[in-house]
Amino acid sequence: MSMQVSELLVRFLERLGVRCLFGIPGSHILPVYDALYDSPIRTVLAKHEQAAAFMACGQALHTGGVGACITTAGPGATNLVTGIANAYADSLPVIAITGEAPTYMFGKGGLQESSGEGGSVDQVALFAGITRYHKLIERTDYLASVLGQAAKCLTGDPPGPVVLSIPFNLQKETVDADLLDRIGFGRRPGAPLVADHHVEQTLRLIGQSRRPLIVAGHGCLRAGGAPSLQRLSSRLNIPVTSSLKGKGAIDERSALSLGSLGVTSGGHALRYLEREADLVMVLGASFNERTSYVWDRSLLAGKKILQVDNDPQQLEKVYRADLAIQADLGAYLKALEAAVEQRQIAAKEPVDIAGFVADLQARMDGAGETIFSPRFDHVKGLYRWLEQRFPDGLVMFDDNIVFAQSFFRVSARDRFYPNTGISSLGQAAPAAIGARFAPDYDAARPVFAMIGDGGFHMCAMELMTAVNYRLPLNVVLFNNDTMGLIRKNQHQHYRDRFIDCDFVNPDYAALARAFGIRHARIDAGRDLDEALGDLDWVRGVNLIEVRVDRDAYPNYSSRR
Ligand SMILES: Cc1ncc(C[n+]2csc(CCOP(=O)(O)OP(=O)(O)O)c2C)c(N)n1
Ligand SMILES: [Mg+2]
Repeated sequence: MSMQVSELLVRFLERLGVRCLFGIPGSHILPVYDALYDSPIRTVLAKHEQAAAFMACGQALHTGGVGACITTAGPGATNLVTGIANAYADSLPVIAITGEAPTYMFGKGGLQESSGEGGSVDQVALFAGITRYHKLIERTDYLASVLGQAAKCLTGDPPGPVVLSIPFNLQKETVDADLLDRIGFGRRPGAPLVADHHVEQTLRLIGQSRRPLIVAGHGCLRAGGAPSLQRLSSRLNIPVTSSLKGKGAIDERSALSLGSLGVTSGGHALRYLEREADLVMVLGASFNERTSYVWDRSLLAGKKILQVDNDPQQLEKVYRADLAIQADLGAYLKALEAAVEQRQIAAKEPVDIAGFVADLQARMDGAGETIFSPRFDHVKGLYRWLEQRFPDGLVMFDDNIVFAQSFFRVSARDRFYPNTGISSLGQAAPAAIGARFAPDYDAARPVFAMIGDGGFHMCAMELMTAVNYRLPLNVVLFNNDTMGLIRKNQHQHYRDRFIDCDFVNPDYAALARAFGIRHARIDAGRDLDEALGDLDWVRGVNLIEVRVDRDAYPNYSSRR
């Protein structure tokens, strides 16, 4: 049986498990859209292709499956770049399908042509550095191997983004429908066995240590290792801190959690690490600029270091380890847990983390070392209010980072997705929309996008995408009339010579009215039950505006 390439592509996406396709059509991709008309894949019309890519990222992050987006040729494809780069930096399985001018026009100045011929935009070069695999498909005879490679990259370990660009005329050619049967769509192979000697060596290091500390990264979450980690921590009395992306690897409201480690965090974990820990167990964390306090050499000096990661590139990337193990974190933690039980390994002396944090906080307050002055109390209050209001869990995408890292204690039922990747402003709202579109999203859990006013301006129209599809969404907008982080840096390092940070905001209550969504406003001192009490968090689209003082700067420095 033969089939049009456009239809085969849609079948390919279906077999990859794609459930939603975010994008904007154009004439160069209409054959694929036409084939989607009869597909169970849900298409979602975004307002901008960058946002469509962020939506695909959000869905991939939240579901662990393949996220997908679709655009036309030329500007549709070039608009994808930041979103695809984000997927690349965050190792997300995201596929983008783009149209292209017909091959018979190549080199002759076709409308929106980006074949690279005749001086046209070279799409292959454009995507080369930000995809795991990109192909401008010019013929059908190798289609099976192209799609096979695409599937492999999307489901590889680590996975990564794929862009397939298909010229208009090729979409209408016919191929053998059996072609898809030649492609392996298998998910990642099962977690590899963990070597006994790695477990032995780990137990020896723990045995020799008086005060071990676990630094948990996203690797623990991604490998499904969080439940084992939580049990190991309490079984052995080992406190846990996390990287920003690892927040939630153990319940941050539990007794052994030190919150997160890193430049923009409250500093409790840092002080514990410096003063108390003699063994640092780095599990699935890469120790990037933030987590390592700008690669502070003294941070781990004199301590034993154990590092475990599934990605060998992360091992000893920044610090030398006494023991470096390449392993799937889920399998490693399970094996360690079993060995601890089997051998009846003794727990460490109990540690009073709450007492340590309270003492430290009092001293930091006294010395003026606290990151947040009381001018941020209402922001902290909002996060605490959300913790209490949603004990069964919420899903939070976060552009702002600084507030949530210190104020939000992620529980085992929450999902927290900070703006890592390439740290692009304007991703949280579209990513939250993408996650909320997942067909098996738990409708009882509200989804949040936390975002500054500068970031909001970059993606504001996507709120209408939520409205358009009656998709529930809560956007928390920190309104300080400025690019606060830039203003802070110009204050700290450029003698208050403020340039291009301040701006005029729209009237957000009026904007919400125009969008047909609810608006609530939180000023310092405002009662939160009164301000937020009657919002429908799981069915409505809400814009929650939080006023923040423009001249109140969080007290940390990224040194530039
Ligand atoms: C796409 C993009 N452009 C520029 C930046 C650089 N940048 C980082 S933070 C920031 C200011 C953010 O302002 P806002 O969203 O209002 O948050 P605030 O710091 O005020 O809370 C800028 C411009 C970026 N991260 N991403
Ligand atoms: Mg701002």
